[in-house]
Amino acid sequence: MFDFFSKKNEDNYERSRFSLGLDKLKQTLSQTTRTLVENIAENIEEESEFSDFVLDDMEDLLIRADLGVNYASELVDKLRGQDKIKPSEVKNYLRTEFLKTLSASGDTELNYKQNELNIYFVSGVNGVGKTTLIGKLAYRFKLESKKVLIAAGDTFRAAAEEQLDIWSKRAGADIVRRDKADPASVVFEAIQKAKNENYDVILIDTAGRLQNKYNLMEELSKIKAVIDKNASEFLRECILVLDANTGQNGLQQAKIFQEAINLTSVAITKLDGSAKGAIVLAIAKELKLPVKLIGVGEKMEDLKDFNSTDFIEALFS
Ligand SMILES: Nc1nc2c(ncn2[C@@H]2O[C@H](COP(=O)(O)OP(=O)(O)O)[C@@H](O)[C@H]2O)c(=O)[nH]1
Ligand SMILES: [Mg+2]
Repeated sequence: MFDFFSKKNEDNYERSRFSLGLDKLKQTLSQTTRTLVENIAENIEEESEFSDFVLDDMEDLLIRADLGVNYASELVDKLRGQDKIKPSEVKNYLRTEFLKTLSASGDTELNYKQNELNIYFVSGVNGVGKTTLIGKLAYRFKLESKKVLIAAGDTFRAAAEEQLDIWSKRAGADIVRRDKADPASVVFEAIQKAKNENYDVILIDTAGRLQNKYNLMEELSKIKAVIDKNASEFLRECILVLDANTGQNGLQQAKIFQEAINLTSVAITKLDGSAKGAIVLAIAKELKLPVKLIGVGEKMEDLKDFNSTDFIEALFS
């Protein structure tokens, strides 16, 4: 009778604590649903067969929905010269294919090991929402009573450190910052402090200026080397932050970062109000990297766990 208080439900609560909920996710993705699903269904469903003409049309619509040229043509090619799947079933076909792609990209749960130090290295170009993501993550971990240290690795802009300071205070996390210092040395100091003082989490913020791509990648590789050398026994998650609105451009960025620092996951920010949520699928397909977090607003609590089944359900229901 008092099932509500059972252990099982407590576990479910823990798991769903940072999920957006299906209705809100639907609302967040509504513009993406419009371009990626409804628009295609409206144009294709009434056709009697997948003729070359219809398939060209479909490919064009998928590309315009920001799915990427390769992925779009692969989806269309599977329909060529077959008569099992009818145009009236196009929505179902896309649903199945999209879910397959997301499932193949790996586990979408953010890695975390209890009673150990967990290191989250956050990268991405300027303005995508790295510092905000760090603030939101700090807040989440603090809600779970974790001891959180932020390393201000964007020492290039003083304003970036100020912003991080504000976020850390808001979240109740500690911070290591050294104006104009070498970012790798800030990270080194943070790792030593975290080990000595038994922190659960380090969140590493980094610079993102792309004016000099080579320098930025050198700087990130150096930070990565410091982490790998000084904290190889701990969990290290390497997160790339992408702004949903950059669409296919985001995919190009991801390839550059992947080469330099071997990413383990992606966070897609500013999904709220974006029509380009197909980037989630393009990233999963092209880079085989799981999207683990989504940013759905500017507030502290607007960082949610990504869940493949919910994402597909929200797009297609
Ligand atoms: N709407 C919305 N805005 C966001 C989100 N994440 C970050 N922002 C905004 O994006 C801007 C740049 O964020 P910032 O964290 O400074 O980016 P950084 O340069 O990568 O560190 C700020 O105005 C944030 O409030 C999000 O998920 N949704
Ligand atoms: Mg920043």
